[in-house]
Amino acid sequence: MTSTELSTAERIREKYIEHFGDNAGTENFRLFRSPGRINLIGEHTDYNNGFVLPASVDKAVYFAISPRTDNQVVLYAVDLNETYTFQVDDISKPDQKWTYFQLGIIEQIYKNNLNIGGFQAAFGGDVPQGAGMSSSAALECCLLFALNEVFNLGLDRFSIVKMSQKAENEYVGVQCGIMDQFASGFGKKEAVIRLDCRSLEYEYFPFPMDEYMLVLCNTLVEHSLASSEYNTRRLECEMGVVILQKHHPEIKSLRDATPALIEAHKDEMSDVVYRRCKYMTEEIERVQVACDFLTAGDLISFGKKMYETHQGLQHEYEVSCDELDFLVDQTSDDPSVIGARMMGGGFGGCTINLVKKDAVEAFEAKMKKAYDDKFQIKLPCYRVQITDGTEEIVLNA
Ligand code: GAF
Repeated sequence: MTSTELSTAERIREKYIEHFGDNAGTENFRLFRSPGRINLIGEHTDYNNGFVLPASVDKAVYFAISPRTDNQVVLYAVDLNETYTFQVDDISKPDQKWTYFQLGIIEQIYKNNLNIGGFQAAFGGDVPQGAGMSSSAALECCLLFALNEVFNLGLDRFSIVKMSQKAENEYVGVQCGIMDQFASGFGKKEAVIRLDCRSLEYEYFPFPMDEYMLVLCNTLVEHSLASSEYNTRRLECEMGVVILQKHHPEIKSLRDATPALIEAHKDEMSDVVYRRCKYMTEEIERVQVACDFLTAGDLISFGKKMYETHQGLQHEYEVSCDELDFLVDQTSDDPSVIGARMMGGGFGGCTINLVKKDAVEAFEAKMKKAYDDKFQIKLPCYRVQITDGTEEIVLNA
């Protein structure tokens, strides 16, 4: 663990003990960590059964947890300083929306005919909210991983990842793909994961960080449209599939199509559906090409693909926003940046930048000034390290 991870883990442990006091049950107490993620390339491809290239990073959610002898669940949200208490079998939706992730996980446990008893937990961490780094997937994976250990549910990592995604789809109501939960569950130090979102076959690619750093720039913009537009993009892709299926019934998702096929049926599609399908089929191919560059050690060509992704997301898939476009534009004539693009679902959140190590300070200073001048917003920048996925942590007393 990095020193920042260690101190965040210690903070959550301290908060747990402080909050639960005499009832802290420290003899049965355990601590778990689930990281947020970055995604190098392959955006919005997961729900089209395509490929993605995410990695888990050194910003994470931590759960300090112990079982109780009664049927109560006490959740203490450290960063909000709020508590929610309920009977373990009462998963009705309360007013506090922050509980939906945890309740969604408990619902999945029941749906899989598993059982848990009461427990108490303090949770929090340092994944920035609304930054497109998957704080919600980290929360879901962390709690389910923890409950699996504490109550011996016998789930493997694949089941944990899939049930976490379902909690988000079915309880929270966001029709997300599998990428975020998979990255949080299967992350590996210093490696990116090429995941086939159809078969869930995956391969780790070492990501060379000797010359370059991964820097995220957080627009601090969180558009309320994000989840409704996300669901709309899914529908638009499905509309494209329906058109293609008239000629090629074997096509089950855009993963099965190519850019050439989209061109061939362009006239049958509305302009919007055409552009969504064009971006999607190109992006799915781009991930494969980018992985070849990574294998060949050609980070410069890899970075060019990141710029191409941004162009597609901006003009064809239309999930970017002025602030993201501005930040990417700022890098275009900067020789210290070899790749940049918006990251995650879009409409706000972060850009991801591949920046020469010895120029990172100057890069951040330049970006902060430009962003402040343009939008009067102080730009947070994060230098991220690629770390292992969800795990139990044992701290020294
Ligand atoms: C969000 C979703 F949760 C992911 O499943 C993925 O679709 C991503 O947006 C876009 O690539 O993070």
